[in-house]
Amino acid sequence: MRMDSKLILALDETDKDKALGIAKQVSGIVDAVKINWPLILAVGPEMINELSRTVDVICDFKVADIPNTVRLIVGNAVNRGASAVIVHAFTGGDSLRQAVDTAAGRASIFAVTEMSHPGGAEFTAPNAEAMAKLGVECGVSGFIAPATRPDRITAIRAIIGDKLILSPGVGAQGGAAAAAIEAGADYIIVGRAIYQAKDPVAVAKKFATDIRTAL
Ligand code: O7M
Repeated sequence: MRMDSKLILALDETDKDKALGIAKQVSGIVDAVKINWPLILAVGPEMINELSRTVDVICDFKVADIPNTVRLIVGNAVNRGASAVIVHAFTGGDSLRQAVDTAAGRASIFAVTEMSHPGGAEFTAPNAEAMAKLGVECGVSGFIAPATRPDRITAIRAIIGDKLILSPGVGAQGGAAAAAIEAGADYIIVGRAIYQAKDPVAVAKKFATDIRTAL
């Protein structure tokens, strides 16, 4: 995955033409496009194949299952062209290791630690450090940590060394890109603030500038 602007577009737009249009417009600015169930369910899994022809695609399926099911999901996503797949860490070491083994160097596996929404403080926050430690032991490439609570990015960074941190919660959820970068994030994930903007290119460029000046 490119590490240039350090900006990742969360493409949760469910209209196929709009989604493809925005991805095309910002593909030179963002380092990757993250897609999630809204787009897959509305348009279909061939969006992975289509988008991955021109940009790195992160499949944010937040996979949370037994190892055999993890293997089937991660394998299908990677075969369609995904550069990375996001999994939940609370499923435990066997499921996490299965995700890493299935991706087998063809794609990165990122594990969720603490989630960015207020509810993320209920169950994910108290277990985030343990999940980060487990993820390191299982060989994941990096972690998801909340831009809405930059101090928690710093706490995760202290556990994971130089593994990657991708941080959502900037823009619509109230977090700031600069604060997340200063706290230790490697990439910033932005969705609605870009894909719902009148001028997605201008907004993406502004986030890229915010990130660059915070480095
Ligand atoms: O910028 P938004 O709020 O419109 O979108 C944020 C995206 O990041 C959206 O696709 C969420 O599903 C995702 N996300 C969070 O917002 N919070 C989290 O804790 C985790 C994720 C995520 O990407 O997990 C992998």
